[in-house]
Amino acid sequence: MANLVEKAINHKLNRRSFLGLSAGAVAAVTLPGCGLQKVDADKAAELSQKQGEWITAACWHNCGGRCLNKAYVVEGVVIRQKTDDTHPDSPDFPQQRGCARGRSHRKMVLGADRLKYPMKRKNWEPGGGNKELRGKDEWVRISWDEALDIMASEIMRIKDKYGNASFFAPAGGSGGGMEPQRLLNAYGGCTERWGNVSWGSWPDVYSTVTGLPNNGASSGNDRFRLRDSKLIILWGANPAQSSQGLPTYNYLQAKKAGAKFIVIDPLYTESARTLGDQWIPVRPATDTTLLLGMAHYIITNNLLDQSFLDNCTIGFDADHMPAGADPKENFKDYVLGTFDGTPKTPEWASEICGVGVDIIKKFAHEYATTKPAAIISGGAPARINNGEHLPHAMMTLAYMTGNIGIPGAGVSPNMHNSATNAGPALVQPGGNGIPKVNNPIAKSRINSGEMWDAVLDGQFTESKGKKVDVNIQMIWNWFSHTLNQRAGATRGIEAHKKVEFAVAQNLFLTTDARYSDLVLPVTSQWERLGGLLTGNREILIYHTQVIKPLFEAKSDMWIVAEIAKRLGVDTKIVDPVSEEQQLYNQIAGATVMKADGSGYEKLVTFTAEDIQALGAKGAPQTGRISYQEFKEKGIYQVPRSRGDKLEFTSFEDFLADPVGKKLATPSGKFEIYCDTLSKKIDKIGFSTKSPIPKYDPPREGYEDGVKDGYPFQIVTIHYYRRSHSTLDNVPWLREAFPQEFWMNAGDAAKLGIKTNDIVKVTSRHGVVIRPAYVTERIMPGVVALGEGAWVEMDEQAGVDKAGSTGIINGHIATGQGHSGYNSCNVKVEKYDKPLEPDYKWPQRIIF
Ligand SMILES: Nc1nc2c(c(=O)[nH]1)N[C@H]1C(S)=C(S)[C@@H](COP(=O)(O)OP(=O)(O)OC[C@H]3O[C@@H](n4cnc5c(=O)[nH]c(N)nc54)[C@H](O)[C@@H]3O)O[C@H]1N2
Ligand SMILES: Nc1nc2c(c(=O)[nH]1)N[C@H]1C(S)=C(S)[C@@H](COP(=O)(O)OP(=O)(O)OC[C@H]3O[C@@H](n4cnc5c(=O)[nH]c(N)nc54)[C@H](O)[C@@H]3O)O[C@H]1N2
Ligand code: SF4
Ligand SMILES: [Mo]
Repeated sequence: MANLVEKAINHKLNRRSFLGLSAGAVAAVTLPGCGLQKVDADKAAELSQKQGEWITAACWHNCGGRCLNKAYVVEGVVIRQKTDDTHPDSPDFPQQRGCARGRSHRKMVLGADRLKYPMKRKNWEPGGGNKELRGKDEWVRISWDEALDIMASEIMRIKDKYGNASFFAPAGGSGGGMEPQRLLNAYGGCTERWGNVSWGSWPDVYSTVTGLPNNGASSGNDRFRLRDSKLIILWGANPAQSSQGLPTYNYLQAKKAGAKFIVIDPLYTESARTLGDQWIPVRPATDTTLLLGMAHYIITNNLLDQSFLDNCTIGFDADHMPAGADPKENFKDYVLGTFDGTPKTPEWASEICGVGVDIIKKFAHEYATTKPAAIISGGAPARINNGEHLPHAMMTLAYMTGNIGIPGAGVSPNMHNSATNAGPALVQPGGNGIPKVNNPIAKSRINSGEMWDAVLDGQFTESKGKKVDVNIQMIWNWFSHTLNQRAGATRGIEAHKKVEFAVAQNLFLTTDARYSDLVLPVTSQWERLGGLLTGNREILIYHTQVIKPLFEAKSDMWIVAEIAKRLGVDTKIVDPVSEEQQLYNQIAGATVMKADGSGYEKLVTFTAEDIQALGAKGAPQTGRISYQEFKEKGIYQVPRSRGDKLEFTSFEDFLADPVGKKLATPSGKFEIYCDTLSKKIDKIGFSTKSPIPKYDPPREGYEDGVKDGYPFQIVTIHYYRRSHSTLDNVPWLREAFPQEFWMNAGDAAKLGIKTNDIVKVTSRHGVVIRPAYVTERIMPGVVALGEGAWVEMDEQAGVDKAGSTGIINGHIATGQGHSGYNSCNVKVEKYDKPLEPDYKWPQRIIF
């Protein structure tokens, strides 16, 4: 290992001098064809005086925003970046400006640690060889031919010996293309991963309770209607960090228009600091008790909107239950404790959630007496084990007060790039024309919470009470960072060491790649032909190629097509549509909402010459803007103004006519008693849920921590420095946003911990070390760590030095199969060895 590190440092120096890159200097470069050109400081200075071209550069990650970013390219060299200046900025027609991550993109795309060549593990042999060496073996550079031959021969060998179900394709999460899975599907199928790793328990609850076929992401109000709100509750939502781009600016317009903001979060976040009129810290994974305590106050103080409940919901009280349901199982009697003897009073709630009784009462009163009020949640509070009660209780509170379906009101998880701008897309791309290849063994699918156990123990849950044997022998990692970004990474590393063949297809030596046998370098979007990116509902971005492919990197499609040839699979199935045609299909098929809101029309005008220049086939068409204008600007932004026909509030139609415009639920109403949901959860077989929202302490929640001697609850937040794990390797960003461990000042004092002391954090599942950030900005008993750091195991000490939350979080299958990262308990102690800041660590440069 020491040898490897030394080698990496030398290579880093070599490459730096080769490129003439000094800190802060301009960067690289391609020559026609391939490879790099030498750019020293003098050459860089010379180039920066020359005329170049601004090219729209993709910022393509699952970052929670979407902005316009451009790269200035002179003679093939990227000189600098900028963001949106296509029109003057104003609150009503804002620019789409990038964040620190987007503005550092060239440091990632042109990073010295890009994978340059295919590599195999030195001691690899067919069947794995010494598998224990995974993660610490040396890397050997190989040709593409050898890499592709190894891929094909191992795939054939494993299929022959174990069958198709032994291929595991765990992508998803941020996942873009599904190329490797197309190939495996065409070759007889593979075992897939399933389960929402992102939105917690929102998706199934939102869709089942409301009958809308979505996870609630685009529900609530658009940015203009938010200005109608009198009260906005950011419930476990931190847009300033996790919805970068416009959302915080849009919230500021609502604040200017008079909205009060209350923030419910164990952390005093940047959003609380920027927007909040009040901060209510709450223990993680206990929000349901706070909601129930509020419900108790609202019921007992006669603040209910009874006519809304009667007309628009089912299951609130014994008189409004669905046919066949036990009348005692109604929500009101549960809250009042009529049958179980436990009234869910603010006092009861306070004991569990840690919010003062008077604060709960005042908050409940304010919410119930303010209209319109909007509850806007992040995914975070629902990212807990057996977490289905939380969204259900949150929605029920809005129904009890009638705070939904009127401009400025609502309840939904409105985070990510639809935050502050709910509603159907106003501009959208066409399809790329690639047909799906079905998986012939689609039933072989393992939940994220069980996948590493399944690899290690050979079994997974197909449905309640039904375990199925599986013998995974190949893991193919691509376009997600599964080993790093799912819970249970310690088990994941063991699983990677167990199988006969592990491969990673990425831009960097990520955690997945490090524990693989074979690593295949892929091109970034800056090196590909171009494509469209969606973001908030008003924009469509058209990014184009910035540089030629670096070193020997190839596109995912090229890689699988080459493997297909060797496997005897028809490449037309795997790679059926040329890149040029895909791009054309998306642009020609792009549509934009008409100004009167009556439907969509074509966005782009194409002439026969445009189509020919693109290298595609198609007929000329007329749209709102010319192809040339779209390409030059790189963006189309729908013109908007207050009062236009494109404003949006969820459930307005239903509210106007609850009888005529029924919801698509069995009752046609919002279901406070939702049997469909309980049955669905029950059938999956991981946990159970009563038809009404109740408090069911989550596994590894507050109570389990107290019981089992883990005094702290950890929240794993989405962090400024990166988009999940993406961009975590950029030293600029590492330096600007240290991967620090948040701890309350009182708690830290008791343990003798000060800011920058190195602490050891131990959960039931793994151990990490990190520098402490001691602050009053987090409530006592709670600690926090940003998710996404790249696992960096100190094998001897048995600790992860990077502070990867995948190591801390448990591998637990739960609820609808979602991931419950915010229910987790830890112990904290001072660590006795120093730790260098991670921006000074050697980059993972092998060649
Ligand atoms: N910078 C950055 N932004 C991102 C991403 C990224 O990786 N980096 N990823 C994007 C993606 S894919 C997603 S899904 C979204 C996620 O977006 P969110 O889920 O909104 O983001 P989080 O940072 O996980 O959590 C938001 C807030 O919830 C709080 N919180 C955590 N647990 C609880 C709880 O139990 N109760 C309450 N009341 N609050 C709690 C946290 O302290 C945090 O301040 O972010 C997107 N945006
Ligand atoms: N503890 C904890 N864990 C979490 C969360 C949390 O809150 N707490 N949040 C979860 C959430 S919300 C999400 S959405 C997931 C995200 O989980 P993932 O999707 O697994 O994470 P990313 O870091 O986005 O991984 C994307 C990977 O694809 C690679 N990549 C980019 N472009 C290409 C390409 O063109 N081809 C190929 N082959 N590779 C490419 C990138 O380099 C990167 O390694 O993480 C989840 N993990
Ligand atoms: S918010 Fe996302 S799209 Fe916008 S600049 Fe940042 S990383 Fe790029
Ligand atoms: Mo996500």
